[in-house]
Formats: sequence, C-alpha cells, structure tokens
Amino acid sequence: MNVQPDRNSTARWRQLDLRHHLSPFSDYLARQEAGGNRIIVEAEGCWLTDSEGHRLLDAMAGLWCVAVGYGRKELAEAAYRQLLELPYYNSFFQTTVPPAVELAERLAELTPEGFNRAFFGSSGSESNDTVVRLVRHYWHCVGKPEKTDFISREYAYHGSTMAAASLGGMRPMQERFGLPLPGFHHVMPPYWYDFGGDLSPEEFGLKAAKAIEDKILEVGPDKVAAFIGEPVQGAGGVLVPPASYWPEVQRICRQYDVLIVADEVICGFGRTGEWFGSQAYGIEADLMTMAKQITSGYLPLSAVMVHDRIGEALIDYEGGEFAHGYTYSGHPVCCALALENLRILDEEGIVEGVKTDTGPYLQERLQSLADHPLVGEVRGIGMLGALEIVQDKSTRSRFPSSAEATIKCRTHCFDNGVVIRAVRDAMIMSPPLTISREEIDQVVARLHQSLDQTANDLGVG
Ligand code: PXG
Repeated sequence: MNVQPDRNSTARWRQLDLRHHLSPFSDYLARQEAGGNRIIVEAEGCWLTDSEGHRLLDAMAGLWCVAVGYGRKELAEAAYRQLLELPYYNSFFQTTVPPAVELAERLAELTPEGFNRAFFGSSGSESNDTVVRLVRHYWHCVGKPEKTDFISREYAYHGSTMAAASLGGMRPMQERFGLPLPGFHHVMPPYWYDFGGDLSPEEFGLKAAKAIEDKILEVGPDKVAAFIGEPVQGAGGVLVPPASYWPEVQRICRQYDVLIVADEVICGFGRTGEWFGSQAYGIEADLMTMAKQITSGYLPLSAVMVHDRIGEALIDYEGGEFAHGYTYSGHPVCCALALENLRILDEEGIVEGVKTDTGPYLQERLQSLADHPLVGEVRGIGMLGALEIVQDKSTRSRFPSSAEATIKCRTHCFDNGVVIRAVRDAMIMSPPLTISREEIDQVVARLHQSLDQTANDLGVG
C-alpha cells in the first residue's frame, strides 16, 4: 500500500479503527474518548512517520524487536524469493522444509555450547507455551511425571496466551481470567530500587534468589519442574539484576534438580551486547525461548532452543509422541527472512557494536540524566535503558498516583518526536541496535526536554 499522508485518510482510519479493530492491551472506552489511535504509515532506519507526516525517533524498536532498523531491502527480498519458491509447507507428518532446517542449524551455532535443537513457533507466547509442554514431556520421559510446576517472578512478561500469562507475573493479565493456572508460582523479582531497602544490590541479589529456594521448598522439590526468567526483565521495567543474582539462581536450581528456562525473547540477538542475555549473566539454561529480534520483527517467528541435556533425553527414552505443534512451526518464509536477518546482525558487526560502542555510549548518555530532580536511578545494559521517576530522590518516594508522572512524560516524549515507554514509575527504552551515536544524542536530548516539561507540570525542581 502506497500511503499518501493526509488528514482525510487519518480521520477515516481512526474511525474505522475505533469501529472495527480491537487493538491489543487497550481500554476500548478510553481509546474511544481519546478520539482514536496514532497511525504509523512508514518507517526507515530508526524513524517512524505517522499518517499526519510527523517523524518520530523510535527508541523502542517497535516492541523491542526491530534490531536492524526499518526498511532493510535484503529482508524483503529474502522473503520474496522464498514466497515464490515455496510460500508454505508444514513440518508435520514426517516432512520438513529447507529454511527451517538451515535456521535450526544456524541457531545451534549462535547459541551457547550444548544447544543443538530448535522447536519453532510464531510468537514469544507460543514458544513459552511450548516450554510448558516440553518440560512436562521431558519429566515424563525421565520417569518423574510428578515434576509439573513452574516458578517465575512478579513483573515477568512471558506472553499473552493462557499458559504464558500464567508464567508471567503481570496481575492485570491474570485477575478476571482465572489465571494463573494451577501449578504456576511467583516470587519477588531482582528489583533492587523498589524492593532492596537498605541492602546493597549484591546482598539483595542473594535475597531475591533465596526467594526461589524458599518457593521450591514450599512447593516441594519433587513437584517443581522448572524456573523461568528473562535475563533482564523487559516489559516489567528493564529490571537489571544485581551481579550476585543469576549465579545463585543457577546454583539453587541445580541443587534441587529444577530446569532453568531463559526467556530470551527480548534479550536475545544482541540486545544486551551479547548474542544472548544468558551469556551476559553467565546463565547456563536448559531451554531458551526466543522471538522478536530473530526476524527483527519483520515477520512472526519464535524458537525454543533445547540443550542436549533435554534434547537427548527426548530421543533416548520411550516417552512417546510430543503431541504439540503449530500450523506455522518452521514457516519457510519466516525462517528464510530470519536467516538473512541473522546474517546482517553478524556480518555487519551489529551485536559487537552494541557491546563495544553504541551500547556503552547509550548508557553513558543516560547517566547524564541522573542529576535530574525527577530521576531516582538510571540503569541499563547494552541497548536497554530505564529511568526511575521519583518525587523525592532521598527517600525513593513516588508521586501519589502511580504512573502519573511517567504517563505525562511519555506524552511529552511523543510530542517531542521520540517513542519511549512508561512502565509503572519508570521510563524505559530499547532502541534499534543500529541506532547511531547522533541518534542516541537526540533520544537523550528529547527525553531530557520531556523530563523538564514533566517536572514543570508537577511543580518540581
Ligand atoms: N517473553 C518476553 C520476555 C516478552 O517480552 C513475550 C515473551 C511474548 O512474545 P509475543 O511475541 O507473544 O508477544 C514477550 C513479549 C510491552 C510488551 O508492553 C512486551 C511484549 C509484548 C507486548 C508488549 O513492553 N513482549
């Protein structure tokens, strides 16, 4: 569709959107009262254009996914070639397709030692649903079928299907939906700024890990199948764990024979400066789920990578069929595009650039906002960043109505031409991995201006 931005089409799309389109995570009444949604019509590099011709610097990479930026022709061409050659065939009933096989092999190369098998789906949610099935299937195969339960963290986001939302720790996604399903337990996240009190970050990291051990003992080690965690909790507010946290989680899970699932849906493919967040934190997982940046968001695709510890058991034991799969598992067009995306990430040195150049630069520039009267903490890693917004820095106290300041700040950001998210009392960002230093300067300058405007609205400073 070749779009000519103008006010008439904007008004028409807004009306049609309100009338016919139930958008995700929306309060439909509030959306109606606000007159409808912003309409994005084009994008190039790190820049979006809306239907009224405004340009926005996308410091969220879409939804944490557009790693290589918008408008990469090689990706469109890889999809086009595959669409002509074989647009679809399934991987059920003893068939397979070359792009799925090639991608599985490439992922085995890129992931840490021992991850040699991939199960494909179309979304992060599906990959986490697959994990629930796969983990239970595994424990069946090895003769411990009573190991069924999962432990995860408050504020975790693992997706929106019923199982993924049960794994997640987002209360509004559970209340009124009969969730979490039985067998899903939650513990405190390693969120030092809010829960650390007088402890040092390192002391608190051990305390947050201990909460997992306490939960394992409460539920019973014989019942706990796996612990799942994002290396850095993304949608929960870019919760960067203290260095003491993951090694202790690892030790505890091994002690009680609890599998470790690393949800790499946000952290995977360079977001932290390593190919996988697990490598940044020394996590030795048994399963890894991935989506988003695997295709830079250009097409839907996800994978569960399975370590040999699990993968070989699935073959060696007579556990029967793994009765699970999706029509689009290993979709040839999505896999072909993913292969091209991984080639770009690798050959253009994009992941390396995040580690040694633009990632540290983003972190350094964000630190320049730490003195702002509204900013209680600046944290981040690689191309992930967060600012805690506070009323009083010395007590870490918040504004009375939670998120009041951050929603204001997010609106100012939009008006100043930069997309930055508000999560509870934090402003968070996750720009394309290809963002330049000049563009990082612009993100930070626009955020700074928005913080000043928010402080002014709230009579602070
Ligand atoms: N795991 C993690 C860590 C995620 O961030 C999913 C799984 C689910 O992926 P799918 O592809 O099913 O959406 C996610 C998704 C937000 C936001 O508000 C974050 C996600 C999705 C939608 C909104 O930041 N992450």
